[in-house]
Amino acid sequence: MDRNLALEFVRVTEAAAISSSRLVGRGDSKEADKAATEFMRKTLNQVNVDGTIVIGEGERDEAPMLYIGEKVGTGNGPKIDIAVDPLECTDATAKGRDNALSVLACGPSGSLLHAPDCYMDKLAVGAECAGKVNLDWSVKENLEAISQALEKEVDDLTVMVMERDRNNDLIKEVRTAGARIVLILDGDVTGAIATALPHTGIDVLMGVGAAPEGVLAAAALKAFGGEIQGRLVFRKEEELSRARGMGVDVIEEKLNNWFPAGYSRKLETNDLAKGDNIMFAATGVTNGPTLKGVRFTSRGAITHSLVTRSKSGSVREIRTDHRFETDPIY
Ligand code: VTB
Repeated sequence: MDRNLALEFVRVTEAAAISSSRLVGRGDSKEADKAATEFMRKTLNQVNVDGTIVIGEGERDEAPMLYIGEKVGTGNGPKIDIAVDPLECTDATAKGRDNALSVLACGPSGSLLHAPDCYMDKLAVGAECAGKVNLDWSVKENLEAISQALEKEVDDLTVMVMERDRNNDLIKEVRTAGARIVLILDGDVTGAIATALPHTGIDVLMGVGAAPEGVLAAAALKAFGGEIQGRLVFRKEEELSRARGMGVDVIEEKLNNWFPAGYSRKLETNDLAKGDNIMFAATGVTNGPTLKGVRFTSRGAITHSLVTRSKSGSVREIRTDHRFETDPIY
């Protein structure tokens, strides 16, 4: 894959972010998602790749655009798999809350886990803690390992967790261990990336969020040298058999009351995003710990994006001043 593709993809997430950010705070998450999806598809189809959507807006019959299996790009170029979330955090956008992003990850065919639409228990850390944590350990053990790696007390660690009842036991365990917690209403892709950026103050992301977002986070963390471990967790038998159909090893055994149907074996970063040729692009829609949201100006808009390539380990932060008058896309 040509390294310039990464910069092509940031144009795609910028366009999706700008179009959906016009709907920030308007109370309509569906419209915001639709705007992002339309613009993402339009710009993606101008890129010289032979792309297939492997994580997208849903199955063909439930999503008119960017559905799983949809072919995107001009068709002239490398054969790649693409995972997208045109608007990660639709509700946050509708309510003008933090953490909304437009996101895209890609890699050679077969490199991205075709994660089913179910939940995933996640543990994400930055480079200093990579290889030193384990989802199979207790919360306390992981926090102690992180404390050692970062050379600071457990009490001084900050854990990001999604505020959901299903994460209540985890929250209790973190509190018992003594670490600090930042609860977020949405957006654990942003949360996972934040662990790799020391200025965010987030040391680790823990807890159950959506599975497709776990793959997107893995694609981003690769370039940083960070790590995410995840376990698919199933509410219904149907979710479990879907994962099994995708080649994931599953255990048909009740995990807890939230996930009575079972869980998968532990998945490592490389199971989620395989190999060393993964690219990731994200543009902020609303503000977050890693990226600023879109700001409109008298002549257009300013966006803030992140572009990474795992091959070189490059991480670019791109601030773009868009001028609508002269940019054909807008
Ligand atoms: C999770 C999380 C996402 O939505 O998918 C969440 O990973 C949905 O969880 O970052 P619930 O079903 O509990 O609402 C996000 O927060 C935004 O898409």
